[in-house]
Amino acid sequence: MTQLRHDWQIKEVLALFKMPFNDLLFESHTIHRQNFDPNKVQVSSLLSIKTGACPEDCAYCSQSARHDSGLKREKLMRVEQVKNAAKKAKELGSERFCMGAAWRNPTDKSLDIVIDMIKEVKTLGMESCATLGMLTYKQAKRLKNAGLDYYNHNIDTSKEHYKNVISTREFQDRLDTIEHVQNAGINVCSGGILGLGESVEDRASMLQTLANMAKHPNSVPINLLVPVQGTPFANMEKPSDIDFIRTVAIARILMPQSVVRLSAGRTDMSDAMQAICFFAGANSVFYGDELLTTPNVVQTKDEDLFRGLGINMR
Ligand code: SAM
Ligand code: DTB
Ligand code: SF4
Repeated sequence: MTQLRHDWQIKEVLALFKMPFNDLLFESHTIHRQNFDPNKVQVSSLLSIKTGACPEDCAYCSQSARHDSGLKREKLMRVEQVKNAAKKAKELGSERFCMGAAWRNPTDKSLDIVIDMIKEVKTLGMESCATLGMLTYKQAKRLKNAGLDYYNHNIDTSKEHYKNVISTREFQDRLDTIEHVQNAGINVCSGGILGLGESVEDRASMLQTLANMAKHPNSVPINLLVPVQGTPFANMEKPSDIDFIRTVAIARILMPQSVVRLSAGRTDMSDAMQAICFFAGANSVFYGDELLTTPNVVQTKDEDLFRGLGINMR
C-alpha cells in the first residue's frame, strides 16, 4: 500500500511531467501493482437519460443549447426504459450503470424520477452512478438514501483554464458540489478532459486539485476530447499519445488507490496506446457501444483487446 498524500506542490507535479518517459512509467506501474491487480479492469456503462438543450456553455459539449451540434433533444427517459437499458448492460458484463443528464442542476421533481431509476439499477444488483450537474447537500443526501453508489462531477480542466472552456459557472461551483457529494457519503468520480487547448501546467494543476482534495476521488476519469462538429472546440489539436499517457501515469502516482478511467476518446486510440495506458495505471473503461451522445469502442473490439492483453473485467 502506498502512503496517500494530499499536499502535492505544483512544482512536484510539474517535475513528474518532465521525467523521462520510461522512468515515469516504471514508477507509475510500480505504484499500480502495489495497489491493484494489474490485469483487472473495471467496466461501467453509460446512458444519457436526458439529452441535449443544456443551459450551460461547456465549449466541448454536444449537448449545450448554445451550440449547433445537430443533436436531437430528448426529454427525461421513463424509468422502465432505463431499467431495460441497465438490464442489457448487466447481461453484457457491466458492473456499474452510469446515468447522465444534460442539466445545470436537477430540480427536486426530476430528482424524484432519477431516484426511482437508481432503485431499479440497485434491484438488478448493479452499482449505480449518476451525473446530473450541480447538487445541493440536501439533494446529495437524497441520492445517498436512494442507494446511489457514485456521483460523477468532473473538474474538466485546471482552475486557471476553466474560464476559457465554460463561462456559465465557476470552477469553485464544481468543487462545492464534489464536497456535498463527499459529505453525503457517496463515492466521488471526478476527473477531466485532455485536448481543451490546455498547457502542461494546466494538466499538472488539474491533477494537483484532484489529488489535494480532502479525500481522493474514488474514481478519476481521464477523457480525451471527443471533437463534436458545431461546438467551439470542434477543431482543437489532439494531444500526443505520449502526453496523454504521461497524464494517466501521473494521475496514478498522485492518487495511488483511485480507479483511473481511460474514459471518452478511446475510439481515437490504437490498441497499443490503450495497452500502455493500462500499464501506466489506468484500470477502468466505459464499456458498450455508446458514450452519452457519441460512439464508444464497439464491445466485441474491447473483448478482443482485453483477451489479447490477458485483462479480466471485474
Ligand atoms: N451535465 C452534467 C455535467 O456537466 O456535470 C453531466 C453530464 S456531462 C456530459 C459529463 C461530463 O462528460 C463532462 O463534465 C465532461 O467531462 C464529459 N464530456 C462531455 N462532452 C465531452 C466530449 N465531447 N469529450 C470528452 N468528454 C466530454
Ligand atoms: C466522464 O468522465 N465521461 C463520460 C461520463 N463521465 C459521464 C461522458 C463522456 C461524454 C463523451 C461525449 C458524448 O458522448 O457526449
Ligand atoms: Fe451541459 Fe454537462 Fe454538456 Fe456542460 S457538459 S453543456 S453541463 S451536459
